[in-house]
Amino acid sequence: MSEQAMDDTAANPIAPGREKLVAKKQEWAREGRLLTGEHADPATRLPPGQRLVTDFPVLDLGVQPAIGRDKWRLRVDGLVANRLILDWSAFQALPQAEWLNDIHCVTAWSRYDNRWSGVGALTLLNLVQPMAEASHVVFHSYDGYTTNLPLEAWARPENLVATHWNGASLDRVHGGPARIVVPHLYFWKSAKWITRIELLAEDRPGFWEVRGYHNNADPWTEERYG
Ligand SMILES: Nc1nc2c(c(=O)[nH]1)N[C@H]1C(S)=C(S)[C@@H](COP(=O)(O)O)O[C@H]1N2
Ligand SMILES: [Mo]
Repeated sequence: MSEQAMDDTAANPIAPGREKLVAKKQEWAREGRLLTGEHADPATRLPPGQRLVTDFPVLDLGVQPAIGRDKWRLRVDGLVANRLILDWSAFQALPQAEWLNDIHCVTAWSRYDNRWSGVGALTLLNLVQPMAEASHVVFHSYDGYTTNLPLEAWARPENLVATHWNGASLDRVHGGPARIVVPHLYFWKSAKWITRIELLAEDRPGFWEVRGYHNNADPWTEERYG
C-alpha cells in the first residue's frame, strides 16, 4: 500500500470486529471478482454481470445505528454560501420528491422498481448555494461510513436524501431515518444513515474507495474495482 493509501484507510477506520468482512471484500476487489469485461448500453436495463433479485438484501459494515427522528440531523456544509443544519421537522418542511428506479449493487444483485421519496439533491444544493470552487461531495453517515462523488454526479434530479421506500418509512436496516439514493451508480455510493453532506474543492475517496472499489462506480461499464 502507498503512504497515501495508508493515510486514507486511517481516515476511514473499520469498526471493531468487522475486519474479516472488510478484508474479504478487499480481496474480491484485488481479484477483480464478478467482472465480466462486458460493457452494456444504458438502454439495457440489467447491467453486465448483474442478476435480478426480488428481495431487498441488507449490506453494511455490521453496525446499524439506531437514530431516532428526534435526534437525527442533516448538515450540508463545506464550500457553500449557506451552511444548513436540518432537524427532522425542518427536513420534512422542504419540498418532497418521489422517484421510481433500479438498484445495482457491486455484489451483483439488482432490484427493479424501487419507489423512493424524500428531498432532492437539487433542492438541497439550491438552498446551500455551492461556491464556485466546490467540485466534489462526501457523504458522512452515523456508522462512520463515507463515500464520495463528483458534484455533477450528485447534482441530478433523481438523486435523493430518501426517507421512504415503497410507501413506508425507511427501515433502520436500509438506512432509516434517511439515506442517500444515487440510482445511476453502484449502491455503495448511496450512503445509509446519512448525517452530513460535505462539499469540497477536491476529491476525497471514502470507505470502500480507499479499499479497492472504483472511484466512479458506473454499473454499465462495470466500474466495480479500480
Ligand atoms: N452508512 C452506510 N451506508 C452504506 C453502507 C454502509 O456500510 N454504511 N454500505 C453500502 C453498500 S456496499 C451497499 S450495497 C448499500 C446497501 O444498502 P441496503 O442495505 O439498503 O441494500 O448501502 C451502502 N451504504
Ligand atoms: Mo454494495
